[in-house]
Amino acid sequence: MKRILITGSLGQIGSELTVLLRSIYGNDNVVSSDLRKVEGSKVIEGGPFELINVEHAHEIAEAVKKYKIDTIIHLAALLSATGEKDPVKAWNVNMGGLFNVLEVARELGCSVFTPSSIAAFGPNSKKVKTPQDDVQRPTTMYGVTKVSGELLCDYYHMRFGVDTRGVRYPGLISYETLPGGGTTDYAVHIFYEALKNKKYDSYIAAGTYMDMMYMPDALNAIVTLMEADPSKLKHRNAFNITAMSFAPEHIAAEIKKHIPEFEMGYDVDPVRQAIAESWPDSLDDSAAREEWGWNPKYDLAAMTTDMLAKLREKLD
Ligand code: NAD
Ligand code: AKB
Repeated sequence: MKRILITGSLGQIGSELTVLLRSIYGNDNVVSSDLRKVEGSKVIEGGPFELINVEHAHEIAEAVKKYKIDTIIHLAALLSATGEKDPVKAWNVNMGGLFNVLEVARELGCSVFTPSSIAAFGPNSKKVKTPQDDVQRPTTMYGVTKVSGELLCDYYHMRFGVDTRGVRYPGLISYETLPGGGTTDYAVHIFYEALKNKKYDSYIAAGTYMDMMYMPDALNAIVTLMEADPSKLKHRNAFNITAMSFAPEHIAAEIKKHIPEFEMGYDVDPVRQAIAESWPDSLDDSAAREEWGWNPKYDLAAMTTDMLAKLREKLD
């Protein structure tokens, strides 16, 4: 049975991943951690929780020893839009945190899962169906930390034999916890505003395609890749994965099928628009499909139906 430590576990992914992993591996075998505490959080109340700042390596090491951890799922990071507001902090948290996690893993014999992002690609990458192995010259600090992180994870595997694994996530859509300051957040906010006010002004312009994924598929990717046979993994740390590619007008049209009064306007934010334009329109995820059986369940229509139903329950 794995004994898992999750960093950044109160965020958009961690708040749902912690609950899922506890249901699979047992509450006491999944230790959640974050910089901060949130009163009434399922993550804190459902099992062990530690305050860990990933910039402090000793805090990670102490938790690994205390709970006899063998797997670290490293989620603590600053996302793209937040990263552009404070690039120095983004570098320190994203690179310093990952370096500390990898060093602790090397010293104490843990495996590591950490997500990269579509942000690891840039304007020189192939725009449509971006291949698994392509030019990576991102133009955001977030993207710079993601491509550097992919390389660092490869290095720790090749040089020290640390079992490192990861995926390049697209924008994630979920109803449990709001996203933490990314460029793709519009695709979550639109659901809240559609249900509350029947209108939404998108900060991303019409015609701007980005890859997206519903959270159940994103969580399933972590569990499946963590359990995958390592001898089959050629691309350990940065598997392209995707579930759908759309522009703002497409998600608006899908929501309108359920809420006919819904109206979408545009109030484009130049910073996030420039970031979106620097990223791929869509990824080629065939390596993940071949090497560990990646196969998402939710397309735009299925995600929209489920998201509206779950969010309605939550907001009622
Ligand atoms: P999030 O912003 O929702 O959560 C990040 C968490 O990290 C927060 O709870 C925050 O308190 C914590 N944190 C920040 N600095 C910390 C520090 N110094 N020490 C400890 N904790 C700290 O992020 P998320 O969406 O859950 O993303 C998790 C990972 O997945 C990140 O690496 C992110 O780049 C990656 N990813 C996310 C998406 C997405 O759409 N959500 C897409 C691609 C990749
Ligand atoms: C962001 O928009 O920053 C994230 C991501 C795609 O990495 N959602």
